[in-house]
Amino acid sequence: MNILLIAPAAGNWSKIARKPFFNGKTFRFSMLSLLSVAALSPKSAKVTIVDEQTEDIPEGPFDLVGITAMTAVAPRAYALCDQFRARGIPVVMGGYHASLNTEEALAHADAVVSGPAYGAWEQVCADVQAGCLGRVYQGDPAATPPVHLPRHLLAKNQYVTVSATFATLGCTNHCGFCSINRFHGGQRHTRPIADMVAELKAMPDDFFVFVDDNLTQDRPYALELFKALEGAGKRWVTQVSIDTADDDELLSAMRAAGCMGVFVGLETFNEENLHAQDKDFNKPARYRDAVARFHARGMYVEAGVIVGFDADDAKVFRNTLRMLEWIRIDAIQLAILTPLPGTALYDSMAPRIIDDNWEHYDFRHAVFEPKHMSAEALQAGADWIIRRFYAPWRILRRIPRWAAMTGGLRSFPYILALNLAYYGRVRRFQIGGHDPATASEGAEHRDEKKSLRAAHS
Ligand code: B12
Ligand code: SF4
Repeated sequence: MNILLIAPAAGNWSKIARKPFFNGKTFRFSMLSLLSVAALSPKSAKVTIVDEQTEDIPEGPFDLVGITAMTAVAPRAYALCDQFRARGIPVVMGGYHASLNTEEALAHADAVVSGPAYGAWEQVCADVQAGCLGRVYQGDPAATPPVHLPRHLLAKNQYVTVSATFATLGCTNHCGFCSINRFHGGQRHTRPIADMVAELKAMPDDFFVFVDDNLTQDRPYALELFKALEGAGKRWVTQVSIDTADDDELLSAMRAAGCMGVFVGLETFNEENLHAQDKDFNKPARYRDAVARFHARGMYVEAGVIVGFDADDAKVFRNTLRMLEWIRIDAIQLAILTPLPGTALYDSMAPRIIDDNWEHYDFRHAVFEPKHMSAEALQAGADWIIRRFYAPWRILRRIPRWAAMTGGLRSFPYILALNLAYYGRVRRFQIGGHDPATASEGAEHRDEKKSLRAAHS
């Protein structure tokens, strides 16, 4: 059986790896979706994995095609489905978008695997071989994921690390804008510690990424995991929620286990926005102290920041940039609020959506009418923050300050690489923008001058 697994890429990301500079390698760190599917395929099958960021899709022949898709690449995934179906090759979609929009995906794919691949993909392969492929296959969320993934199937030298993994799946919080809770049905599952140790031992790189959504949410499990990692000589980064910073024991255990940095969803500095998204556990007044506590353990902090919430007006961009500097954040992933289909946010925003092209649901486009500004202002302001935050002079200013704060150079290469990669993205995607508040103040100022001149003449 010849199986082709595709991670589609669209727009700026398509074939980006072929560029000599700013080729997105720092952001290519997890092909776990397709590696997991590959691991579940029949032992006798020949499996090919294609990441469209790095290579073209081969001609085949193939007996079965599997396609993964986040919402932003769903249109590209659908185009590929249509092409393979036209050639009479069965095509199956899985991943976030197809699981949360199954009917839509079924208009293009022969079948959809909803939820995890475990327990479903094995059946898909058997049914294809028997010539009786069904329409919807439900994965088993409680299944134990395979320990060894066929990482050798990934293209060489195209990933910052091929050693991404996860110890937990899901998150029990229910932030309104996030797909995780709905996808995992509000459940969180943990993998056996022995499996983690076995997997990490066999990994080809010493540096890896835990792609968990909230690695420390199950505190006893996290402590046990970190204990098991102590002395293994591994270095890793992950995602946690901000309250992790309040827990000295967890922080020390993370450091001892090799944690170099964390991605934390700060989202916004406005409590009203946090409340509206059911994320009250974030306390903006504590952000600065929390960042300092990570720094004190030699870990950098990259913040997830979102603009465009209902309490945001045109001043949010300047304020956000100022606050990010004040709390001494090391890097940001700045997003435009995006109502992803299947989330609570989507349900509440449906009447205000002005763009239903899924390709624009990449957190870089304003796809809805904001409450206190125009969609154009939201777009311009978001771009402006990214460009300003990653201006070379700001990066140069951050770095020595950062090294001093973390008491050494422990995580220095990581934070430098991250800042340069984001700077590269500004250049590659030509991110410009302007501050809408300054622009409107300027316009008001000009109007004032004009009317004064008119009054004097
Ligand atoms: C790593 C990652 C990335 C990497 C991708 C790296 C790469 N390809 O090398 C980067 C940083 C580039 C990225 C970018 C983005 N990401 Co992202 N990303 C993740 C993250 C953290 C991990 C993905 C992963 O490896 N999971 C582990 C695997 C094992 O789980 P899985 O993907 O769910 O796969 C399982 C099942 O879904 C299923 N499955 C999946 N695909 C398929 C295919 C078939 C055929 C089958 C049968 C089954 C199947 O089987 C797998 C095993 O059970 C997830 C969150 C998460 N924890 O999953 C977010 C996530 C997928 N990303 C998300 C988003 C929104 C984005 C961005 C739009 C915005 C952003 N944050 O920058 C961009 C999109 C860029 C673009 N235009 O393409 C959302 C997607 C929501 C949605 N509805 O689409 C998630 C869920 C985060 C979140 N909190 O909401 N991302
Ligand atoms: S945003 Fe983070 S904390 Fe909130 S539900 Fe999603 S993964 Fe959990």
